[in-house]
Amino acid sequence: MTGLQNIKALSLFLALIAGTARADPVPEPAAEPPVTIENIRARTGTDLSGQWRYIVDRSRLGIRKRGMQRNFPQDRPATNHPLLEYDWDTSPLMTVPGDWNSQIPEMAMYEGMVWFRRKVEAAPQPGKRYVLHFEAANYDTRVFLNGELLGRHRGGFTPFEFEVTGKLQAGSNSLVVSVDAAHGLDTIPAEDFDWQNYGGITRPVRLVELPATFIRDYRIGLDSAGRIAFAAQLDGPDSAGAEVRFSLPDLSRSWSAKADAEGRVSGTIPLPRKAARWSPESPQLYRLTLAAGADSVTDRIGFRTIERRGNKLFLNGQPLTLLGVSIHEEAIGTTPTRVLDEAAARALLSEAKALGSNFVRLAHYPHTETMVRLADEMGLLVWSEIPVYWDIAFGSEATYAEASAMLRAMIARDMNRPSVVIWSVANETPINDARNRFLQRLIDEARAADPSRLISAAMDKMPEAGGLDDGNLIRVNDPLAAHLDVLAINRYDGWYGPLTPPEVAGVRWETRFDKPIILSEFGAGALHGYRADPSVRWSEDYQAEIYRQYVAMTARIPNYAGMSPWILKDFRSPRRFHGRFQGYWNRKGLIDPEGQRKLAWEVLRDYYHSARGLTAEAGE
Ligand code: GCB
Repeated sequence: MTGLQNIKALSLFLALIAGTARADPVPEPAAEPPVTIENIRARTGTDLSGQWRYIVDRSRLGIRKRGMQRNFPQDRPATNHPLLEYDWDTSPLMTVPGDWNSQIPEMAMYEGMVWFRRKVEAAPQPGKRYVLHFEAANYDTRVFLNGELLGRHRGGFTPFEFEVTGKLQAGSNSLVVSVDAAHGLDTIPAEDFDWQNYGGITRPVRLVELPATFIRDYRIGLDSAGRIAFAAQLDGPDSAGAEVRFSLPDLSRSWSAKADAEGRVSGTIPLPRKAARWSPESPQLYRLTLAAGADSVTDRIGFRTIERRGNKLFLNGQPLTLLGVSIHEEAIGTTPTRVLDEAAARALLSEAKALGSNFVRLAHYPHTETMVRLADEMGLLVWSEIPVYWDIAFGSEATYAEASAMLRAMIARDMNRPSVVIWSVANETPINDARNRFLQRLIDEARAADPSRLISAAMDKMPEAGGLDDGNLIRVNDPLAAHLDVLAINRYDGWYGPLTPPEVAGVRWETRFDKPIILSEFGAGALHGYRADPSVRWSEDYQAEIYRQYVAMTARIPNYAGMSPWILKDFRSPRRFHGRFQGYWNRKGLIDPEGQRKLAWEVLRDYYHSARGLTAEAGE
């Protein structure tokens, strides 16, 4: 041993006996490709929803190699160590998909690591492939099958999957998942954000069975010339040269294409004459079937175009004003959950429809696919966003890679949803060089991944404007605006700023950009049932007055193209401390946690109904 080696060995020994050495972490494989198999819900498989065992691991012992008695990934510890301090079979149960905050009272504000285990019975067939698919887990997830680490995924709202062909055993398998909900400087969002950090396996998990060669990805929609553009990607040994058959049975139309050497097909065909365009007024969907070799998959798609021409928006060539509302992924109810089943998602979107909305801003992260598919069905245009929120580590390449993976996963998942018209790359980020570069790269990536939709980001800080002291002038001059299609502005005049509600409508706007502007947020907190003079904060009357003022202000906004006020429902937020009015709820909802409507709801309903020419009942 050299002197240096001696010193190293000695210090390691000292550190070990002092208990301070970080044991080797479990080796981490490269991140999984962010883009998952298209329309996985339509595939044959086993739903792994139900009761899973769990262990709360506050000190993250389970990801340290040392201390085999705490080697959670193993179904049964591989040692007879006398100090075995875990036993999966007697650990408590939690429902998956689910968040721990709403299920386990003492974990209401827990933000750390939890381990989950579920036994999975399987009978793998030769010649078939198997994929474990997670629709989402928040935030840092490691997945182990029969003690082996399959991989890791970071990000709370995007899907990920691992192929387990050859790893899945006949009979019982042990699936162990660790989920760490902690946020820090390197996560997206970082530490400070205004919503409940629901931890856990928050969306469904499935074990999917596929033929050896299968349709991994497909995209279909209208191109700018009004033709059907299609593309598909096969995966497996028989991909090259395979025939891919497309069919739209409701339109009596089918066609096929031969895959190239990489298993890809693409092309265009005319849109059948009898096909109707998808729109909020008439959300027409058509069945689609794709088949190749032994594989086939079905979907429901719609045909529409979305464009910006100068400072105006057009849907199917018709002028469009986006009249909607912002929504968090949180169910209506006194103890809300992150998990939205179809009924819970429908309840939220039905409230948006009742307002007369044609649009929803799904804030501040990609919502469950259930929401987006329902928006397709119910006729609501969708803004979908990644959680690049407030200040994050804009200078870090690793953080950029994580944001980029979220963006690509979001776009890939919902590529075939006609409701989605806007991809948003951020919300209320501080203007500086690192942020400008970071967001410009994301915008370029989003455009390259999907040239058929509009790109936006919600902005709030307005440099050079002199703020509202400058004669109540809002100048839309964030340099990011040069790169976006839709300029989305969040304003809280009359709530956070110096103005009183009656002054709000008089605010003036100015911009040098010839682009559509939407008010992506405005609002005020109100406790349902608290009635007072409109000058009294936290009253329904104050909130209603703010809504009246903003509706009047729209006449002064250049290139006004719509709004999505903040927010449909009061939502959980640990940074809302006011004892009387908040109690850890953000009270800017138009409805309260149980769904009771506040006065401002009616103000917005009247505006949307008259702007869209709806009768009172039409939106209900
Ligand atoms: C904002 C944020 C939103 C907050 C809201 C508020 O500007 O975009 O996430 O919840 O303000 O209530 O302050």
